[in-house]
Amino acid sequence: MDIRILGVPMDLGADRRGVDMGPSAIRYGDLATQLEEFGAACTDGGDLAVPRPEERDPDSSQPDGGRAKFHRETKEVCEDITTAVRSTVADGETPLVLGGDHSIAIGTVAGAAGPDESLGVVWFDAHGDFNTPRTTPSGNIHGMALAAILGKGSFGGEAWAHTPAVSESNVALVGLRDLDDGEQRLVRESDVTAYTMSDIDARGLPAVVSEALDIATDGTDAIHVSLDLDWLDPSEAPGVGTPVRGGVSYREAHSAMEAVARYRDQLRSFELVEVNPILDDHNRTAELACELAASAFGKRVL
Ligand code: 5AB
Ligand code: MN
Ligand code: MN
Ligand code: MN
Repeated sequence: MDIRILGVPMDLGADRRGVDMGPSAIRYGDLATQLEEFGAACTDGGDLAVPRPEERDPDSSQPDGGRAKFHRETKEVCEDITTAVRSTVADGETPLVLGGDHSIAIGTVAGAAGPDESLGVVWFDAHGDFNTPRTTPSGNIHGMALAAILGKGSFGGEAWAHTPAVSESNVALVGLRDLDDGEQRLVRESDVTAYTMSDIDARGLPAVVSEALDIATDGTDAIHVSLDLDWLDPSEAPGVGTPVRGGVSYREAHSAMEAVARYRDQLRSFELVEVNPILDDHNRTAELACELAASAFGKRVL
């Protein structure tokens, strides 16, 4: 498998400065070496340019009364991500996109979903990222990323470009434990399949993840996997901007990524987001992100 690393030092979609350093911290965690150790060929496509929030006006207000901070800048960066992901896929390589906050997924998924092909998505996250500019409590686009991908919400008077990029029936969220009231309603009304931590408690992680992968691969040509590191329990992944107690364990996270690896022929793209080195404990979360990517791309013990 040929992997191309693409860094997106984006923090316009989140309140806390620091996730923009995610790509450096993950590279410092020896991502490329870990992938090459089990025989994956890996090239580094460098980082995309992202404007600094201090140099811009967040101008969050929307014509319909909603709020989405830095929506213009975020759209520009996502457009560049889409272009980079498309050309990576066209070159026969698998994009491994390093965030940055989760708003980058809007660009990644648009790039991964070819114009005539269908894509499934598995979204590992403590959060639903299903707000719209009208339901958001924060105005932060990282909490609206999945809804935007599905064409929900109006940004500057229109749905996000290239959306809906995927069909709701091929989207599975795994590990939810923190939803705002408005997004809870939107998730319920949608056709996505959402697995909470309670589902994992009741059924066990392997059963839930294998069902999520079935949903994403059902009738699609390929899948995208989006891994928000706050999916894990903060005791394992302290370096994230919006930690929520009660997440999956170290071993459960590996088990989930090993399940992803069973579908690696269908794995179109993979994404690691929300690593915040400023809040981390000696780069532990970034190193864990590297390990989990290696598991997802097929690293085996035996
Ligand atoms: B993340 C919150 N729901 O919308 C919001 O980390 C948090 O990409 C969103 O999952 C967390 O601001 C976004 C309160
Ligand atoms: Mn997220
Ligand atoms: Mn999250
Ligand atoms: Mn976060």
